[in-house]
Amino acid sequence: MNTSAITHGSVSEALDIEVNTDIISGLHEFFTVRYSNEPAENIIHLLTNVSTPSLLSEQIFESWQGTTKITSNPDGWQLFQNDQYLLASVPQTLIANLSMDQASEKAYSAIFELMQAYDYPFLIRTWNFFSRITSGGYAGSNNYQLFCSGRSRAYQQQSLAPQAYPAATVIGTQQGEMQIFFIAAKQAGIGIENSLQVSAFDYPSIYSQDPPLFSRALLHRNQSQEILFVSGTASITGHDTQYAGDINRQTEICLSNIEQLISTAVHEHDMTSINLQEFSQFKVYIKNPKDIETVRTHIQQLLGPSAPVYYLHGDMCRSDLSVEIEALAIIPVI
Ligand code: 3EB
Repeated sequence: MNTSAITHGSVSEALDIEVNTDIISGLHEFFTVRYSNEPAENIIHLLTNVSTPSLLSEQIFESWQGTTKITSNPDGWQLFQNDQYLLASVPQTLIANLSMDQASEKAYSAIFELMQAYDYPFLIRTWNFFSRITSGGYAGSNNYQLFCSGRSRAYQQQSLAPQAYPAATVIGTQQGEMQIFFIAAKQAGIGIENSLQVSAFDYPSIYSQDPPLFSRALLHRNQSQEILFVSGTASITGHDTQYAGDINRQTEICLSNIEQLISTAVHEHDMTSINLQEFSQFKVYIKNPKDIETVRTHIQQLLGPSAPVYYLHGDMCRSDLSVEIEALAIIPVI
């Protein structure tokens, strides 16, 4: 059995049964990310619970599967490893009671230390959630801008080999503590930028004092898969927000930005040709719950009615953005 692949799926409450079955047969281990504001009780292998609840009646669980066990280490990390990937969530205790920039600096420094200790030197995907994203803060910076400063300081201090920045999602929640989880890898990925957008790490300082350190997408290959992690993608061209207040036009720009990333990955980095319809998952974060039906109708027209799209309530890092879309493609390679 190939032990470097990961599979990813969205599962229902039936997860418990599936997990048990697979553990008994010894084939797979899971970790689960749950998207909900409800208390998380009796959920097996819950890596983390994120306070960006579903905007539809369905519950959203995301499961990552591999062939090795989930372990916990003395510092309180829940770890999921296989021959290629390390998935983990930053322990809450590590960052409790810190200011936003200190919390993100501490979280990212701890991530880099963990990656070194376990020998997965390449950070390829991060998810970051915290409340009051465009407010809070101090010294003229909001929480998102402070988050960027802390992340940037952690990068300046780390000693891992130079690498592409990870694909990333940063989304605001209505409640709850900061949540950061990530995937690191044994082998480097390829950072993909969007020629229609200024790279975030080159943004002018009007958006944040220290730049947002992420790649627009990251292409990662293992023995049996090509994986394209598409970062949270917004209605931005150049570095300017487009169509403030127009949710349909914003949704279109998000998807055309994602198409541009696919095109770059295929034409410049030799990725297997793929279209949006073949993606494994989209997560659509919507700032205002009243926009759900408008966005859903529009996305269904653009991607088809059966596309694996999940609609979540989440806030964006600029107050003129109303929607943001992240995406994941996992392509088996023969
Ligand atoms: C943007 O394009 C929208 O700071 O890591 C999207 C994804 C955004 C990740 C980050 C920010 C980040 O600038 C915001």
